[in-house]
Amino acid sequence: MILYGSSLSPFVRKVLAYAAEKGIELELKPTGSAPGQPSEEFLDASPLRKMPAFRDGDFTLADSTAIIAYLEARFPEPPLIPAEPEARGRTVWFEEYADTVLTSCGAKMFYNRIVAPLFLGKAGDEEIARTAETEEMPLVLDYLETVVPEPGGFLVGGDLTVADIAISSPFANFVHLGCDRDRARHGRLFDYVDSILARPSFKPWVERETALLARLAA
Ligand SMILES: N[C@@H](CCC(=O)N[C@@H](CS)C(=O)NCC(=O)O)C(=O)O
Repeated sequence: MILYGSSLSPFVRKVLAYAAEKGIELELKPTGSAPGQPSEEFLDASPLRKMPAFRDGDFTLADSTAIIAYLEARFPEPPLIPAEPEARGRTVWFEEYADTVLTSCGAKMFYNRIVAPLFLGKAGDEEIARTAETEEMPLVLDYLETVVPEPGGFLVGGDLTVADIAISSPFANFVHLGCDRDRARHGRLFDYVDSILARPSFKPWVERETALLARLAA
């Protein structure tokens, strides 16, 4: 099975970490030969030209949430989307919070401070990034600070779920950005996220990304 994209995308990293937790083997393939030059096979799988896209033989799919839903149905064990109604609802809620609220705010920083200068060779808009970091992001994190578990715990029930993977993935981008951490305001959240990003399903991806960004910035 092929996953098209780069692990620098929080959506791609979410699927890669999910697959690693499940023991599912995915081949990660770039979306094309260079930014703005998508391959035919990627376009065939991604109608909106966004990453990640996915291929399993003749079957193609786009969108990280759709890809995970497919994989969860195809490989049910161990379950990472709970069956119990409240737990399932909460899991989808956290994935949605990550994919919309958290990621759209983070993208304003990541695009303008990393993607534009390092991948597209143009200056980002620092004002947009600064407003996202100092005015929008603290409020987005305030809610998460109220719901994260005790150290060693998980967001939904007693086991790891897609909720933990989805919420933690964008924080790897904040690590790359070197965002300040207000530990007085969000200390519990950062402890929780660090414990999830330290898992073997995330850690090697984040290390590879750090090395790539260091090479590009040199
Ligand atoms: N809802 C989609 C979002 C995918 C998405 O926005 N991917 C970004 C990268 S983080 C992308 O491909 N952007 C390129 C573009 O918008 O052209 C998912 O969950 O997969």
